[in-house]
Amino acid sequence: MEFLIGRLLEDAAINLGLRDVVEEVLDGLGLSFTALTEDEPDAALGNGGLGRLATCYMESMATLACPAVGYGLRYEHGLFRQSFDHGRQIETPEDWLATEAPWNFTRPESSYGVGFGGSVEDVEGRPVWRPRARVRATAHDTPVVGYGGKWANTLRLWAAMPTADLFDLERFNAGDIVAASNHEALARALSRVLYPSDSTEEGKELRLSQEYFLTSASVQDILRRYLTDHTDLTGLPDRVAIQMNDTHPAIAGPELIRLLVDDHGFAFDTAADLTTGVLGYTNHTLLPEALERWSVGLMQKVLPRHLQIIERLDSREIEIAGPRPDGVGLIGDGAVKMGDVAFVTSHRINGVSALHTELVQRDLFPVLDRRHPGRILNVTNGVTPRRWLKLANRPLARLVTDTVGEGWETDLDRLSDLERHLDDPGFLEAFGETKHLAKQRLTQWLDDRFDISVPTGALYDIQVKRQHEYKRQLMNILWTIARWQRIRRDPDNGGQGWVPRVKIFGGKAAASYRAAKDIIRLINDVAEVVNNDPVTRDLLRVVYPPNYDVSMAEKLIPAADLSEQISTAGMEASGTGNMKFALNGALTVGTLDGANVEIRDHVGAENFFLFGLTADEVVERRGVPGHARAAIEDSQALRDVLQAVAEGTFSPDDHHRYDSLLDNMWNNDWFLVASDFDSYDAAQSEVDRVYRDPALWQRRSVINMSRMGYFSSDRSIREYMAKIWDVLPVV
Ligand code: 26W
Repeated sequence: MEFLIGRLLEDAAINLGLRDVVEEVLDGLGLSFTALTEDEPDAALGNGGLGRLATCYMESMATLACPAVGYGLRYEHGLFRQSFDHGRQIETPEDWLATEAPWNFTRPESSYGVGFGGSVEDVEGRPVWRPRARVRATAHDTPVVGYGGKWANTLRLWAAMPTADLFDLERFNAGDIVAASNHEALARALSRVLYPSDSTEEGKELRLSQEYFLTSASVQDILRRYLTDHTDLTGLPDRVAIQMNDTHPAIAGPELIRLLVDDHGFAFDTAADLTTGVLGYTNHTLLPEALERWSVGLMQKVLPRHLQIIERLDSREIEIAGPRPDGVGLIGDGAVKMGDVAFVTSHRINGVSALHTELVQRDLFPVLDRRHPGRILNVTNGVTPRRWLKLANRPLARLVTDTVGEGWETDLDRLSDLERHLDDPGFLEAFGETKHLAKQRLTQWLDDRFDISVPTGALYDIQVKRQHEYKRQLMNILWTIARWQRIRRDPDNGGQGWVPRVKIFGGKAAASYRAAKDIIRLINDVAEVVNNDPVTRDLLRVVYPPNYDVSMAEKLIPAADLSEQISTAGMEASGTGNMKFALNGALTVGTLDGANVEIRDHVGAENFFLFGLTADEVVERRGVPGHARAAIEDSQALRDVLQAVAEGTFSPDDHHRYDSLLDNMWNNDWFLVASDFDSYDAAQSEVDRVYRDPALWQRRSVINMSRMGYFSSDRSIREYMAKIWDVLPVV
């Protein structure tokens, strides 16, 4: 359902090996390549990590010549545009289609009818679905160029169209105008807006309809393509793999079974076996509110035939794996559990980091894991070094090529050769210069775009990600207040001076997510006070550029000294920003969560600022009554911070602005901000200590970067190809 594709001009030019040529030619024409690249819309067709990962994977599959089609929706409006009004997040419609999308190729020959609602009739003992409304899916293709340009794949985004051939003239004439024209309204809604909430669902019927629209059009397209080269569908699993990006397309199992049974006359069990051979399911979250469930009533209304198939799948699972404990099944508490549906219709289920996969096995699917041993495996996420190093950080990319030679772009393990230059002053000098250049580029851009001015001679401490309480942006801003208070109390820090820091935040909060929006406002309120404080302004700056997107990430990440990966352990499935920052030489302050665990293993514990409770300790701590109050009372620093917030220091015009946030801190604190605060504070002191020794900091920075080879999305895709899809490259 989501592809955060970012801008494509420079990415395609780099992958074709033409970027510098293009820039040269444009120079000759008096045009600026950079200005041109900034002209392309950065389509926000995703909420965050899941959609960006899908795009990195598309580029890696093209680079590895793994033939693939990425299927998504061509939303008229992607994730809203974020702006700030007195520090508060304002959402306005995203309008990437305001200008003609240059990379969009319509494919009118690839279009399919998709039905909704209605009922299932029994015709001579066979179930026949009579949809109430039908819309047409039309294909819009975008090329995804592999590095080296030997292969390109297709991103196929579906748009919904009401078309005359689906117009129910008979009904219209019968006066049932609404029924006859409701497919117009339905079509308009289906590909109109991306769901903004990356944890809970609003408008369930539309969301389910969008998911079915995407899935049905895609599965029909896959079958059509298969049947142009084959006649026998029993070979489908040998030729086709469908990877479901979380449960959003999880209706694919029932849909493929429906097509095989209802349209191609297969027996149910054969259809189910073929489907399982084709499908794989990637889980990206354990957040209960993000685990999709659709009420039986809603399923009955929108997809009556699929509900029948799901019920049949449920009883088949018992036939296959034997009796099972009560309360475990595809339908529970009057709702269809899409994770379970995805599980039983897939031959492989994977988590996205080693820790996450353990938790998927232990907490999400304990029963199904026992009943189908060996079906769950891990494929740790990765990021493409083309966009996230070669494109985003050209000076550093050039230094890498000068130092380890060509080829690292498609063999990222070659970064490890950098370690041989750890004692080479020339290399270290050049390495430090690339960081300085990245900071200069960022500060120039912040000044040009947002009229924000920040000093370059400071530690750039960056946390950019979707706003969510489990990511603990709150802990970060509370610590920032503590730092501000300490500087005011002791401006030269007992004679040793303070390490100057620029704290940069970025990320959107779902419009309905009040607690996250309060935190955004607190960050901006603190920035207002801190940045204007003559005592501290040269030692501490807080910056929150609005509307974080792929293009902004490409400018922030190379400039970072410190990467904030501070989620409550057990809650971040993987993270991918953590990999992009380390790949660009930032050091990480983080918890043992998601891929942080594996990054720390690769870069070495001594090169990682670890703090906080582990996933198991988090579960235990939550069981301690009054844990939040106890932790606050134990921490003088945190008490002083919360006191300042409560007194309206950052909201002089409204002392009660943060009452709800404070109440939650003292009496709930589900995400254990208070319990981890002192440990985070100690880690931040260690950060200062190391930063005071530039040679030591730089050594760790080079080591972090040189050991990130494993986290290339090429490695992830090679694992999907070998362990799930059984696919070989075509060249
Ligand atoms: C709108 C409904 C919805 C619900 C959940 C949209 C998107 C989701 C995703 C599951 C949330 C998400 O983006 N998960 C992130 O996936 C990344 C890629 O695997 C991981 O690196 C992040 O840890 C995970 O939070």
